[in-house]
Amino acid sequence: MTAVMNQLTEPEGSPTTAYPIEAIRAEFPILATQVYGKPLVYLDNGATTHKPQCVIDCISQFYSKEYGTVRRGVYALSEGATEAFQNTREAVATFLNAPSSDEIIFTRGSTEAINLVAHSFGHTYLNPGDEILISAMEHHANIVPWQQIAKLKGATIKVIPMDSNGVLDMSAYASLLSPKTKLVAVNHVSNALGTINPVAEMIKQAHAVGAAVLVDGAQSTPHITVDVQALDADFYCFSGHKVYAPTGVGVLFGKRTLLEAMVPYQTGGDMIDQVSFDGTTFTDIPHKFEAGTPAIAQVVGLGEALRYLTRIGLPAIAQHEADLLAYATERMQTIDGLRIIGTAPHKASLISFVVDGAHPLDIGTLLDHEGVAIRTGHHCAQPVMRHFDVSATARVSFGMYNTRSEIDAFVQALQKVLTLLR
Ligand code: C6P
Repeated sequence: MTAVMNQLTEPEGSPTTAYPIEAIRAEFPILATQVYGKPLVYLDNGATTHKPQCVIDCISQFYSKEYGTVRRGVYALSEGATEAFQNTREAVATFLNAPSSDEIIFTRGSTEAINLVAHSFGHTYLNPGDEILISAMEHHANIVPWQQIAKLKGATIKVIPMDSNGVLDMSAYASLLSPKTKLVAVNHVSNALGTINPVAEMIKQAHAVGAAVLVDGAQSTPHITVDVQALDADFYCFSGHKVYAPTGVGVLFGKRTLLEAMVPYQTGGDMIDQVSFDGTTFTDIPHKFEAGTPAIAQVVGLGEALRYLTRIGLPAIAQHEADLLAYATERMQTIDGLRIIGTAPHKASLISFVVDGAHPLDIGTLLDHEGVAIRTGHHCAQPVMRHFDVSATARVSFGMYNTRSEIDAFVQALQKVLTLLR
């Protein structure tokens, strides 16, 4: 792959011309890459997003001039790194509108955040006969940890069904909730369907029976302004690498009272108060849940990414992406034999699809040769595939830097690929 200027620009008359798309694209150096001699059209933002120059520079500067361990050193580099690390905790608290940065725990990603809650909430609060509700459209990361803890604690998993559009059945949800329900785990946005779930309403109903709610925000945080206080979420998690930040860092927000009562997840250095061979006491939140040396530079990079997102503004990004979703949906619907999987009225900028007579994997592989990067497979959501009676889908997912021209390039490439395959 060679880095040359990507010529894809916005067509005139686009409804989002006020959005600074050219400046945004210029901030992401990888978008100037060519793949097989074609301009890169990157439409796999649901899997991971690219990094703006300010994040790349921030990490480079941090490693070049500021790097040190956190919360352990008495020397200037360590104190500076500790301050930068803590600044990100504050930035995340602001990003989620959390009451306090003490309620922000750094994890490796959404997967680790959910495993943390499954382990620590599960060992603290679950008893035999208790129930955990998850939805039919969860990512495996929000299914398997619950199965594991349910097995250990003798709890039962109940599944909130969805309809043929990929919309959760809220009356079924209401009837599944009972005093036995201890926890509801649901994604804010489905990675396989794009559905935006009514999490505020779900939380309200769960609280009415005394259940706590974990919201998996892996696919929402790049697109939707999240306010954990307005939602009244007990736990909310997301992954740095999906919000234009580095890999290896994620976030768990948890309400103070729950986090303080919960047993630790991992144990070791930096999460203790006193250790002797007779036993150990643990330190306060958030450090109680952050054993070992954390991903320091990645956390610092996350802070920069959140500042960048905030500068552009999530409402403006959401509006731009809503236009891309509507435009792509309309264009894709003109393709003979193409079926969109996930047709909820409220969707984030993600489209799963299948095409008669063409396997998603072949579509993805051939699109790559046209410079178009999309995701194919079960998207770590095998129950969703089963629900729609497909083994896999192809998926395009848009980010803040995508354009209508890229959608045109994708649709044109898809038509070419389908001519070859059918
Ligand atoms: N989805 C995709 O859809 P990690 O890998 O920990 O950063 O995120 C896991 C995860 C959890 N919940 C949802 C809703 C997700 O979409 C994901 C990751 C990626 O392409 C990889 S399968």
